[in-house]
This record gives sequence, C-alpha cells and structure tokens, in this order.
Amino acid sequence: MLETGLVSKAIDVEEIRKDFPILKRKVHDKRLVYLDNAATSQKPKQVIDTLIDYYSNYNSNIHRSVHQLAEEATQAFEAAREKTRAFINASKTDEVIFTQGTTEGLNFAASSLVSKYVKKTDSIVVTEMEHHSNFVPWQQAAKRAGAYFEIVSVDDEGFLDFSDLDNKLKGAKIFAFSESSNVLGSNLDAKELTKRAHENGALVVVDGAQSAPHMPVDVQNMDCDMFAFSSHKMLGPTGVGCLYGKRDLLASIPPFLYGGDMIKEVHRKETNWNDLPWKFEAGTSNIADVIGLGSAIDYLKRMGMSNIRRHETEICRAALEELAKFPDVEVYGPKVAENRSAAISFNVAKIHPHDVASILDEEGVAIRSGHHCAQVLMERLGVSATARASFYLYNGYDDLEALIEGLKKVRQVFQ
Ligand code: C6P
Repeated sequence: MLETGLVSKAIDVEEIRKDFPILKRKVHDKRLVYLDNAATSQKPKQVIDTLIDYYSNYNSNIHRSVHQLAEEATQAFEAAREKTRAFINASKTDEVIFTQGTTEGLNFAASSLVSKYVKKTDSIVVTEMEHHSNFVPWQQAAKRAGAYFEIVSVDDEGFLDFSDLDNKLKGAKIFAFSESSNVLGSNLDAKELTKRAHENGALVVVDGAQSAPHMPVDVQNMDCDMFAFSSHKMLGPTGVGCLYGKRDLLASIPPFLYGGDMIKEVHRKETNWNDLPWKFEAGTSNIADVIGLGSAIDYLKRMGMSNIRRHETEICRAALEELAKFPDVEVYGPKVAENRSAAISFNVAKIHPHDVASILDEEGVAIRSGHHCAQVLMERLGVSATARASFYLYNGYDDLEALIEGLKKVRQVFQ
C-alpha cells in the first residue's frame, strides 16, 4: 500500500490545493484527481483574481491612449514582461515576445529564421520526439526553402542517439528540440545540446512547453537562440505564451505579423518597424492573459521552481515504482526519476489507452490518452497511442494512489 500523506518534503501540497478552486469539485461523485497537467494545468485563485481585477478595474488597450486606464493596463502588461524575463533569466525585457503560446512561437521562429538564414540544400535538424508544434513548422519551412529536413533518432531509453545527432548537426543551419518530451518525459541537457549545435554553426531553438512549468530555466546559461513556452501549462491563462530570442538575432529577422503597434512609421511605399519587442507584437495583445501570466509567475516564484522540480521528482520516483509492480504495464521513457519529468506515458497490455482513460475517469482520475501530437515518436515506439499521467505541484501521493487503484479496476474490467 502506498503512503497516502499529502505532504512531500519540498512542497506543502495540502496548503497549495486550497488555492485551486477546481480541485474542490467532484467528478462522477469522486474527488477530482487531476493528472493531465502536461495538456494544461489548473489555475490558482490568485491568477483568476488577477483576471477579474483587470476586467473589473482597468480594462483598456495598451501603448496607445494617454488616459488613466490605458496607463495602468500598459504598466501591468510591461510589468508582466519583466516578470517573464526574470523567470527565464533573459538579459533584457526586449528579448521577451508575447505570443499565443508555444505553437505560435515556434511557427514564428520557423518562418522568420528560415526565410533569413536557410538556403537551398542547407539543413534543418529536429528530433524524433518532437511535438507536432516543433516538427511540422520546420518540415514545412524546409520544403519552402528547398532545404534538407533531418530527424535525430531517439534511443531505447528515451534520449537522443548522440552519434546520429553529431552526424546530422554537421553543416546544419538550425537545430530545434524540446527540452522535455511531452510523451517520454525525458529531460534533455539543453545546454550541452546547444553547445554541440553552436560548434557546428547552427542556430538553436528550444521548445520549453514541458520544461518551463516544471524546472528552473536560464536561457543565458543555456545559450539557446530562441526558447518558446506556454502560460496555460504553468498555472497561467490559455491563449498566451512567450518566445524568447537573443536581441541581435531578433533585430536581424523580419516581423512575422504586420499591423498596428508593430510599426514606427507607415508611408505610401515604405514602413519602418517599431523597436523590439513590439516589432513582433502586431495588433491588440492578449492583455488580460499576459497580466495573468505575470500572476502565475509570481505564484511559481513563491513556491520556488527548484522545490517544484524536487517535489515532482519524488512523486515520479514513487509512480515509476508503483507502475513497475504491474507485469502488464509498459512505461515509456527514462526509468530514473532524476532524468525525467513527471509526465509518464504507459500502456496496459491488450487494453486500448482510451479505455484506460475512460475507466480512470469514472474514478475521478483525469489522464490523457492518444498520440499526444507526437505521431513520429509513436511510430518509433511501435504504438498508435499511450495513456499519460502527468503530475504537478498540487498532486500528492494520494493522487498517485488513486491512479494505481484505478489501474487495478481497469485490469479487473478487462479480465
Ligand atoms: N502539448 C500535450 O498534451 P501549445 O498547445 O501551443 O500551448 O503547446 C504546444 C506544445 C509544444 N511542445 C510540446 C513539447 C508540447 O507538449 C505542447 C503541448 C500538450 O502534450 C497539448 S497537445
């Protein structure tokens, strides 16, 4: 039997849960056990209150009008940019571009970098474990440029095959990879990979969708050229994210979208771009949700990203141990908790992952099943889908126990 205590050493789960109104609700008359955090996280009342406060008290457009509300909204928006800068340790706020999320950031990177830096017969390198958002934009940009599109193999442990990587990096112009896989949970050494790519003269774009919410990120130390992540996976609102880019690189590439706020002067034949970062933020921004992201960052900062990482590693270790007790459950990705995130994909022999997820849902346990937008990786694993339980700071050992008890039910139903 599992230890059922709510409190792990690094994080006081019981206290944290009080901040998340949704965790009080029941699903099918059972306590909600939310283990679909890799898809999206729940929101604390502090973030919800920030949105209510914005819409109730100072809703206004930014960077345009001189009235009081516009001043307050602009200040809060730019304060969120500074919080985001500090969160990833970028050196300047003008390296922080607000986007709709990781997907838009990566599309922007692929479109702008390839049009400027990639020519016919150059190569763009990604990996087999990429989410479609960090695969398709590069695949399509390579086609448009007439460039080669290379895919680095994943080894059986869930990491990159380094001899394949070194081969494919030779002469590459861009290397794009996820710091943490949404399926395998593998945490890659982004600093080392960036160094190897730079030695080969390639620009490095990192998909941080699954790393930024769960561990400390330092883009200066990593030395990547671009880094994308989403607010909704890190306690913030949906519809907003960030693309970090090194200043000189951002200054060298063309805008991705054209419209209001991204221009300095428009003449009949010519247009001059606004300064960074506004050059890349055309149209009215998602003001409320950017301010909400700032509030999520405040919350995460209070908890401490290293504490969150430690907490998730503890839960992950216990989950791997418990899952290993089922002879018919196959877990994908690294088997050592320290090398991975707490997004754990698995299959139960002869039972479709959608059936696993449906029966768990009856027990109040929310997990995801499917290909997780990583079909090339599914092909590599030789499966069409997996079940995935993914933990966050408000998950305790009682949630893991609910998952394990639910899996026992799944196996009973299909006996
Ligand atoms: N993965 C999952 O359940 P957006 O949707 O733009 O916020 O993030 C896209 C994305 C990019 N890269 C990685 C590694 C991701 O995991 C995701 C989103 C979710 O795994 C939804 S498909």
